[in-house]
Amino acid sequence: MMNWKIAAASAALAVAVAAPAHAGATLDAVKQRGFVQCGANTGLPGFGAPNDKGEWAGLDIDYCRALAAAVFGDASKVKFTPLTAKERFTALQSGEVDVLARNTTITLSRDTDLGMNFIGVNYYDGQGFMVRESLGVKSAKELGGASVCVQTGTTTELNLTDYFRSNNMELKTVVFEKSDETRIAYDEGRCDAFTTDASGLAAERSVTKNPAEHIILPEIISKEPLGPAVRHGDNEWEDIARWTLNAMIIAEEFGITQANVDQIKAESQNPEIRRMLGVEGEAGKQLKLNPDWAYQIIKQVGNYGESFERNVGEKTPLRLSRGLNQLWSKGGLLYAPPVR
Ligand SMILES: N[C@@H](CCC(=O)N[C@@H](CS)C(=O)NCC(=O)O)C(=O)O
Repeated sequence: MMNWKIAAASAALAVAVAAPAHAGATLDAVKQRGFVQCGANTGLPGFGAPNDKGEWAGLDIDYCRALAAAVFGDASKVKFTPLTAKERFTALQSGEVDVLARNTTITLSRDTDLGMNFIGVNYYDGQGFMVRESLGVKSAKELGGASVCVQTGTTTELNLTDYFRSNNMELKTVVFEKSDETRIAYDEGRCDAFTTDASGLAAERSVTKNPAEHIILPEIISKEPLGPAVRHGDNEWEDIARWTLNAMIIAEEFGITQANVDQIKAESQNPEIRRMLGVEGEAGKQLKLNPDWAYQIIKQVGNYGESFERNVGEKTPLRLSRGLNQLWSKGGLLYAPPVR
């Protein structure tokens, strides 16, 4: 706790010196530089990791590409800074990155002390546990006395302690700074269990030596609403970041995809679709962007559902179902306000 506070205080000082604070300064700086600098994961398959061609890929990565498409009309105008759990907040506060899109849970202290503005949720998650099937454990309640591998600087570490304490179970944490170290230690048998967000468990399991040896226990012990964040102090940039995610969700609601966006733009008589795609109204201007900002997001990156299926869905090694991340109209939690 103490370390976080010190880090937050020194980083807050850095903000005052280094980061553009007034509204619009980030957009100006991004435009002048010619690309968005996005804080990413060091390598979490499905969310943010270089693929086998060495290109960054993932749900969070797509969000950053969408932001670049909105600002520049070109989804390739983005660079990625790999950040560990511990490094990520300072990187955003100091102005090293314009946006943090790195499986980061929205919490009160991050929103306040750490000076972040979360722009929405791009993955509703919760923390779980993975064990070797051969351990014979069927429930997290049976983990009393177990050693658990966990990454520092995360909500995971804090929830783990809370969960064991509230269930009167003895806990031996084995703490690492990097996700690779954490997974490798678990994979080599240095801990009985591995804990992180359930999506992270699916991702990490997919890169263990033998994924079939591991099971994910049924308990979800926390709420982990993961979302991109910008820093305090620049409302215009925050608006752009927020409506980038909203546009991806709204596009899915309307069934607008990469493949049909041109046709829908040319033919749709739906007023909200026309406003969003820049055929009528001033949404782009209101965001200080080009009229086709949302068209470019959809054309170049796709809607939320397309990004989900491509990166983490049932046909990927993560095999995640939509669950809570389904649209509100289909029983999930994803809901974006209207373009009006
Ligand atoms: N959502 C949690 C956990 C996020 C997190 O950092 N998880 C780890 C384990 S899956 C991770 O992504 N590590 C990758 C890295 O450090 O680059 C948080 O915001 O604190």
